[in-house]
Amino acid sequence: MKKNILLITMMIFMTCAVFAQKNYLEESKEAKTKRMQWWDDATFGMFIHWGIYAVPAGEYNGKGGGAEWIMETHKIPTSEYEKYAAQFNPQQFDAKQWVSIAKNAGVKYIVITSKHHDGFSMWDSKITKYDIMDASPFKRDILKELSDACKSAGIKFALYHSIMDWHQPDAKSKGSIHQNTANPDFNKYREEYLKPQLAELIKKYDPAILWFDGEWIPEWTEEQGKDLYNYLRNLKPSLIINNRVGKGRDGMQGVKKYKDAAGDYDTPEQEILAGAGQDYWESCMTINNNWGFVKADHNWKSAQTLIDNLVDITAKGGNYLLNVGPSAEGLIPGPSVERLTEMGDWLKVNKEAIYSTKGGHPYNDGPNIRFTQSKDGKSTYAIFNKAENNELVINAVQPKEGAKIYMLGVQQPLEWSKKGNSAVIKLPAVLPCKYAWVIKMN
Ligand code: H79
Repeated sequence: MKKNILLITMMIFMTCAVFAQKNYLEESKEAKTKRMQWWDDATFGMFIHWGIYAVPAGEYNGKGGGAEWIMETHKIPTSEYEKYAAQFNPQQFDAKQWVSIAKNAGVKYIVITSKHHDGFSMWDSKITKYDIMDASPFKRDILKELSDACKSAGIKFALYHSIMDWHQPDAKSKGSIHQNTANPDFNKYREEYLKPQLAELIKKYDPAILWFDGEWIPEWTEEQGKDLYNYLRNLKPSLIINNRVGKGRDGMQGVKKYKDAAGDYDTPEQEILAGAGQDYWESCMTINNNWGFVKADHNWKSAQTLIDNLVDITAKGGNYLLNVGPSAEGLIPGPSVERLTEMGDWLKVNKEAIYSTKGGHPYNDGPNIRFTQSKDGKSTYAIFNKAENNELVINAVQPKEGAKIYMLGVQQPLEWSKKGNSAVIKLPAVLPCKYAWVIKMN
């Protein structure tokens, strides 16, 4: 009898161990620091918005407006919008070429849209026919091609996934323009569509990050966000998940509204935090005006602006996720490639001041100087984009008497002197790069 009880107890215990779901919301600070390490060191990522919205390319019935939001902007009925899937045939898509553009730019991770708000799945999903393999003539596993190319190039591969879905009947908000079913069952969408699709993505493509969006719909709750967070981390413990998995985001600035909000990092969109961030954070931004490809959008940011943004974000302790919107032919727009190349050229000289650094203390000295620090705190980098009379005057940080001061990309140490509370550094006659320069102080 005693033996039986022992046996039963053991069996219950073992069953529990097999089915136990770990609660990753209670992860220790040390464990999170370790998990976030590569992300924190990466600093610079590439966002890719690509889907069947690249076919209309920002124009519907002769009218401009909308990119990846075009279905909503022009109130396009589902049956009309679905026709773009049949026209999506990006013959010039070359994963290796995209990844080589990313590599040359100096990005360390890529986040590509597996599904945007329009609901079209960019991989061969087993639970829908509304995907690239079943509904489009381009019968290739683009996510696999990209994740393989990333692996070869030493770049982390990650996925953007929209919670909001304008195509899946059960996901539609009541009263929304896309509603075409009397009683949408959001829980059904969540349990039988969203979660199984994400499980597929993790299994097939092993993403390093899941980058959620479209969490603001009224059906989605913080509780569901926490549930999803735990579900995904149990599938892949090392996974990193942005804060849009839950409801913790406070407007476009994207920082946490409350402390225990689900998600590993904050996501300001189209803006940079005004000062040093308190938590892990990443600014996502476009190179022109739009995320998805828009043929009439020629409003490209200059290489100067992009490099200034990278420097500003790094000094404030964040990551920069810079977007490209490839065309329906499968090409990253030329003006994007040119600018990314300039960023890569700049980073080749100045990478030491960007990757694997901490934000500066202080992070700035006036509008034209930013500071970063090596992780061990032994080196401070002053990154500046403007100087007069061939000298740089620094007030906010004081190098020690007799310290050696260098410019990255220049061999000889620089002459410098103290004037009152300022350090005056003589700049070399020939500068090693364009746009911004780095002074290294030990
Ligand atoms: O994928 C790109 C865009 O399509 C998507 N996010 C980037 C990365 C995007 N969706 N919406 N927007 C951008 C702007 C939406 C703003 C709002 Fe809101 C949603 C206003 C009200 C609801 C942000 C979230 C501010 C409050 C909640």
